[in-house]
Amino acid sequence: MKEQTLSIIKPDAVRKNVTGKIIDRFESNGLRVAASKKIHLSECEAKAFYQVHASRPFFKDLVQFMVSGPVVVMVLEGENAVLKNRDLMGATNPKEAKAGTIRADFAESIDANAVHGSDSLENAKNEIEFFFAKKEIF
Ligand code: IDP
Ligand code: MG
Repeated sequence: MKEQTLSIIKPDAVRKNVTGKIIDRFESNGLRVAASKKIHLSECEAKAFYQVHASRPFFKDLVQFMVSGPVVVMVLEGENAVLKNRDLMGATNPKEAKAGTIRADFAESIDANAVHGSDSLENAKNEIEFFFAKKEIF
């Protein structure tokens, strides 16, 4: 089924100047960039976006990391986009990520792990709405 999912290229990957290399992984594997923008999240926005993790011990570090520099937020579209994006990303901890995945190739640590991707179709809808108006998605 054709789906849309939210992808974020996190501040570490933007700092390393590998946004193009990461987007190529998506485009070379059947996903299309339907919307894209570079933004610098406020602390308030980062907290709201990661609200599900608010009670986790790593929440404060996660928010500080996400506001440490600009990010590229994208809507990716394609067949099974949610799962496909998660497969291309690799495991949360880059040390456990399979060879050839984005996190294995571009991430340094579980904190600075290069990309975010929605983990379900329902979350994808909410996360896309968080960043994009309907008229910004093509
Ligand atoms: P995901 O990004 O693979 O979906 P989540 O469990 O949703 O992983 O966690 C969100 C983000 O929080 C991760 O990408 C990572 O940056 C950070 N994170 C998750 N677990 C830990 C941890 O145990 N220590 C530090 N940071 C973590
Ligand atoms: Mg997640």
